[in-house]
Amino acid sequence: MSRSAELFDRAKAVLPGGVNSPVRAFRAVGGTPFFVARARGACLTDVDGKTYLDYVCSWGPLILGHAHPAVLDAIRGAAERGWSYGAPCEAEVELAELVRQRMPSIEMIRFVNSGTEATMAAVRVARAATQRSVILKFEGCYHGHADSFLVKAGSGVATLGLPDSPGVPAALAELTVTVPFNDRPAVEDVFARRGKEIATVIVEPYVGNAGFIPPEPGFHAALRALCDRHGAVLIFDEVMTGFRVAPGGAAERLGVRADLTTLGKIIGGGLPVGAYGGRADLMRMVAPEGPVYQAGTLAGNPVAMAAGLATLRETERPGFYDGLERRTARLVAGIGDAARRHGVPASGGHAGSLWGVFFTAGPVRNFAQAKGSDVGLFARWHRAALARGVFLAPSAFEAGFVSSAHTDADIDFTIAQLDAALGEARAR
Ligand code: KE4
Repeated sequence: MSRSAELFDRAKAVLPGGVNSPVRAFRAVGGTPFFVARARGACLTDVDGKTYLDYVCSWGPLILGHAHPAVLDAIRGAAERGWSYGAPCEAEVELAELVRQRMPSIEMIRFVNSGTEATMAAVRVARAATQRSVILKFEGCYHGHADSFLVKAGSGVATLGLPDSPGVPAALAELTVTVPFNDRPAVEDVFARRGKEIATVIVEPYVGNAGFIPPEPGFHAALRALCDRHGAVLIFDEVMTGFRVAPGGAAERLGVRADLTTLGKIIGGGLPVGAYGGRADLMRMVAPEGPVYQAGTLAGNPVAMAAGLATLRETERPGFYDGLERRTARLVAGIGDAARRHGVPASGGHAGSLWGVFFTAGPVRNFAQAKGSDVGLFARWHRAALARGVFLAPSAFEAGFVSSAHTDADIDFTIAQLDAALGEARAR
C-alpha cells in the first residue's frame, strides 16, 4: 500500500471524507488522492516520492508557482516580526492601496480570511444598501459555502430557489433566484418580474467552477445596465479571476465596472486571505464606519498580507501576463489538437491563465451544456494523466491554472502526456 493510501485511511478516521475540502477527495474522478510532501515551482511531490506538474496551483492562489523565493522571503520576514497582532499593521494598508491601484473600481476594501467570507459580506452590504433581500446568481457559479449560495434553481426560471444542501433553510433558499449563465433573456425576465426585490446580482465574470465558461460578448454590460435600471448592486466575484485573467482582473478584461468585487486566492499568495470592496459609499456602510457588521480575528494577518503583497508585486514584472497567457493558449491548443487526433469532441478555452476543456463538441455557454460533456472520459483522462505525472483539477467542473513557474518545456511535456493519456482513456 502506498504512503498516500495509508495516510488517506488514517485521514478518513478523523476528517470527513479524509479531506478538509470535498473536491480533494477525488470522488469525481476516482482513485486515491495523493498526499503532498513538498512543492516547488510548477511541481508537487507526494509522500511516495512521485512528482507531478501541477495545474491546480492550490485552486488559483499560486500564480507564481509553489514556494516562490520572493514570497518565501516575505513570509519569513513577516513571521520574524510576529505573525498575528489583533491590531492594525502597515501591510494591510499597503495591500489595500495596491489592490485599489490595480482594480480602481475597488475604492475601499475589507480583508477577510476566505472567499466565502468575502461573498457573504458583500451580499450583506448589498442587502443593507438596497434594503432588499433577493439575490440573483447563475447556475454553475460557486461563491463559497454560505447558505444563500447553496441553492439550486427552482422548477421555473423565476421561481424560488431550493436548498442545494441539507442545513440550508428553505426560507433562506427562497431568497436566491438562479438562472443560466449567459442567458440575458432569463435575467431580463427575472428583473421584469421581481426587479423591486433584487438586492444584488452576483456572478463569476468568467466561470471557473463549472469548468471554464467565458461570458458571451455584452453579457456583463447587460447585467450592468439591468442593475442600474433596477437599483440592484452588481457583484463581480473575482475570487478566482482577480489578478488571474488580466493585471486588473476580469473588470479590466471586460471593461465593466462592478459596484462590489470579491477577491481571494492570489491576493493571499497561498495564505488565507479574502476581500470585498468597491464603491466607497457602499463600503462606508461597513462597521465600524457604518452599521453593517462584519469582523474577523485573523483578518489582515501580517504574514498573509506580506505573502499577498510579494505575489502581486511579482506579477507586475514586464510581460508577466503575456507570457502566462501565451503558454496557457499553447496548452489548450495542444489538448484540442490531441482530441482531434483521437477523434474526441472537445471544447476548450482560456482567459489569461485560467483554462478548461470539456469533452463535448461545444461551444459550452452554460452549466447545463457543461453537464452534457463526457465526464466519464474526463475521469479516465484525469487518472491516466496523473499516472503520467500531470495533475489536473479532479473534476470536469473545475478550471485549470498555469503559473509563471510552468516553462515552455513543461507545456510541451504536458501536451505529450495528455495526448497519450487521452488515447488510453478513450480506449477504455
Ligand atoms: P473559499 O471560501 O474556498 O476561499 O472561496 C470560495 C470561492 C468563492 N468564489 C469563487 C469564484 C471561488 O472559486 C471560490 C472557491 N473556489 C474553489 C475552487 N472551485 C475552491 C476549492 C475548494 O473548494 O476546495
